[in-house]
Amino acid sequence: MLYPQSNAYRKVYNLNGLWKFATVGDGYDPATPLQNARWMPVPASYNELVVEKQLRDYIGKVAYEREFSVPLAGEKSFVLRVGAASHKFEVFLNGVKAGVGINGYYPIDIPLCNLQKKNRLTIVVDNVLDFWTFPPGRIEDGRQTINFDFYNFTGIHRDVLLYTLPEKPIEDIFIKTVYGGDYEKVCVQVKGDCKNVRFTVLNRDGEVLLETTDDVFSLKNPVLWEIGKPYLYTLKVETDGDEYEEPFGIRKVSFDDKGLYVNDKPVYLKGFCLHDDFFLIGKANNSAVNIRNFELLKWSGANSVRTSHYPYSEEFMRLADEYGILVIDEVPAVGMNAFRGEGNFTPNRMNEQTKALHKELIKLLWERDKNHPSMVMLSVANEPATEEDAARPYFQDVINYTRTLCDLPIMIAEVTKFVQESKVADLVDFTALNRYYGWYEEHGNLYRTENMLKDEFYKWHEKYGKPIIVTEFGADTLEGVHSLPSETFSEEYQRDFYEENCRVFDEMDFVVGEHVWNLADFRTKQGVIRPRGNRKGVFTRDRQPKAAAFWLKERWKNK
Ligand code: GCB
Repeated sequence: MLYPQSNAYRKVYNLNGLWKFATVGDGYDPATPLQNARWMPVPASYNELVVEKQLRDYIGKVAYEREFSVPLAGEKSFVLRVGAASHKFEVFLNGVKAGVGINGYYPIDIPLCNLQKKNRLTIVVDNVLDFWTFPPGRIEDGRQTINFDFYNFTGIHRDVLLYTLPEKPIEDIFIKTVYGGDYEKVCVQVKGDCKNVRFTVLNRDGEVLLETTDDVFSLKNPVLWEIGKPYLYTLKVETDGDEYEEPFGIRKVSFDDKGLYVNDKPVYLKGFCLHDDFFLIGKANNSAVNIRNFELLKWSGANSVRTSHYPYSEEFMRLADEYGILVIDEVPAVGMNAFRGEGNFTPNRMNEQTKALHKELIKLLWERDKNHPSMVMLSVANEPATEEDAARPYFQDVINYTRTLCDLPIMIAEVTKFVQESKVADLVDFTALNRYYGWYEEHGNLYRTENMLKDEFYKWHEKYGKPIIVTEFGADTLEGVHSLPSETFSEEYQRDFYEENCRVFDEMDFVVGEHVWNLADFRTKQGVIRPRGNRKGVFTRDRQPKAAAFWLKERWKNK
């Protein structure tokens, strides 16, 4: 999937800004302009903007509407790109349905026919979650129940762009690089009814390195894309009647039972899980927040992130390429465990229909992110009930399918304990464990952490023989709260928690990564263990450091 781009053949119009907004019932007909509307920004969640509780917590459909005019003369076709709107949405042009979005974290392209001199665009967003959405949820007694630990933000969360395409457009470009010593083989697949396809490779300074019509070519002595030292080339594809420029990096990702390698060098993953979350804008993509996040990653010496628990924006992926940060890309399969004991993977709950959408979302993620050198691993779920027998055929199918798309390593972040027996652990390439010893278990007792970690981790490793990544560990911490000796919720306890956990990881050479939960505090639904959200951030929600941030920075400098 290509990101909209302006050039001699294509034009992009930005439709962000203030839109009309109203809650609407099922009987709403977009043929009539929105009544009783108020203004709402796009992109943004509306939940932290409004002052009415009812609207903040509203479950159902809302409509966004705006008018636009663009020059029509000579244009062949128009496409609407909705970057993301949570969770499902329908798009109407001048009251007529033009397309649907099936998930809240994915971009969609909708061809717009019959543009008029003046147009009314309506996007109806539905935030209801059920067993067949990702993430799953359920409606009980008329109320939405969610089984994930982040606020169910609603709105149009990423850019809305209108762009033009020429008559025979380049539909997609897949750049596969195969690094072998002092040369680089680049294979390019171009999708579309294209004639006379030409390729130009430019270096970072825009100098032409190579021009060819071959879709497989070599670059001599390439500069590799390395962690923290990223080098990006640009591939310009030209056809009779279209052109597109796509950045790419040259790097090799491999793995074995010892760990992950980038350009044949072993990598210890050090970094964070994140959330799309910030004051007022909720889950909206925001360039300022993105830059601050990447500056903090760089400052702390992190080399990697997991996009917990859903794909982040295209801009985020682009920045990961630019900063040289590795990404474990995760699909929004979070919360598939609400019925532990009763069964989650059952015909009336997460079933064949769920699985088909799960596979589709993996495919769409790969199609979107395949050219990003930063993408090094796929996480196909977070904490599903893998102890259920029925989880095995479900994930066997999901993982087999994923392997037909790409050769990157695959993981599932497991909350299932060793003794509960994951039924999928042998199917994945890394054992990925979310563990909170010293927090949810043995709260405040860090002297038990070593035993609990070692007892479990050795067993996983002995049985499955896969390298272990600790994909989550953390402790809620209120900034400014201090205690000596350390006590939970204080900045000192968070630092001690990381010190003790990391000390134990260092004693197990099969532990090949640690991802802190979480980069920053984030909003959740209200709850007795959530004082204004999840406070496990090493940074506050406004991205200022707690004491543990300085400790991690020191550790990662030498790791
Ligand atoms: C987890 C979840 C994450 C939560 C975290 C916590 O295991 O994967 O979504 O936010 O624990 O803080 O409880």
